[in-house]
Amino acid sequence: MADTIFQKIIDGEAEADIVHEDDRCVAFRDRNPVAPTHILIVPRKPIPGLDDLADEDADLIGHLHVVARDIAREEGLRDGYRTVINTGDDGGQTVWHLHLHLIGGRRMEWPPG
Ligand code: DGP
Repeated sequence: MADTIFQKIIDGEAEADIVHEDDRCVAFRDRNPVAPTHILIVPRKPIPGLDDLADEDADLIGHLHVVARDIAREEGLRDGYRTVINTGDDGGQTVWHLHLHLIGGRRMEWPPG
C-alpha cells in the first residue's frame, strides 16, 4: 500500500492533533473540520478502504466504533453525532487508508451530499 498521510501520522512522521491512541488505532482531529467536532479514527493496519476489509477485520471495525463512542462522550456530544466511512470515488474517499469520521457539535442533515 502507498504511504499515505495517515500512515505518516500513525508512524509519527507527520503532525496531527491526536486525541486517542491504542494498539489498534489512532484518532486525531480532521485538518478540514466540517463540524465543531470532527475526528478521524484510523486503524494502524494499512487497509486502503472498507472494500478491502477482510472478514477477519470485523473486530477491528467494531473497535473503531467503540472508540468513536468513547471519544464522543469525552467531547460532550450528548445530543448525538454521526459516524461515516467514505468508500471509493463515488463515496467521496480521498485518503486511501481506511478511516472512520466522527462528526458532531451541530445538527446533521439527511440525505448527505
Ligand atoms: P475522506 O474524504 O473520507 O477520505 O476523508 C479524508 C479526510 O482527511 C478529510 O476530511 C481531510 C482529512 N485530512 C486530509 N489530510 C489530512 C492531514 O494531513 N491531517 C489531518 N488531520 N486530516 C487530513
